[in-house]
Amino acid sequence: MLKNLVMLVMSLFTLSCYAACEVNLSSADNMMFDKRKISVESSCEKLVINFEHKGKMPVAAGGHNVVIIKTKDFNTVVKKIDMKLGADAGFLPEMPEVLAKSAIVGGGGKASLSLDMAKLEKGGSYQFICSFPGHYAIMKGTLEVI
Ligand SMILES: [Cu+2]
Repeated sequence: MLKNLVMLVMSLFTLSCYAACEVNLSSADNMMFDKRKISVESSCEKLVINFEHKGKMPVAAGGHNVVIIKTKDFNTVVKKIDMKLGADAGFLPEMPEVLAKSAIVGGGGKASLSLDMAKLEKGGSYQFICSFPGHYAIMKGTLEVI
């Protein structure tokens, strides 16, 4: 009886940890993420975001990615977005303000990113954005570490 209870509590704990450390995120051609806010527990070893582009636009015309930055670095990062840097680079140069970056995918594509939680502080203010030129204006959300 007690053993069953312990097993139940342990499986619930595993389930809740899994939910908090790994998040599914998507967008279509409307340039909006389906979530405005992602919460991750500070006890996670890493944050995994599984992104899916549910639209039809090809990468070159309307690709999407997921980039994690500190909220205070938003302007610094988006100023560096440049079509000339190419989709493979996420239209961004290598810069320390970019904490994590997924590949850019076109309609029907999927991409994941993994971020070492040591890079995030509990209670810190973070954002996830798409760095396809122009998308960041509306394609962004808040990431909180709880
Ligand atoms: Cu986008």
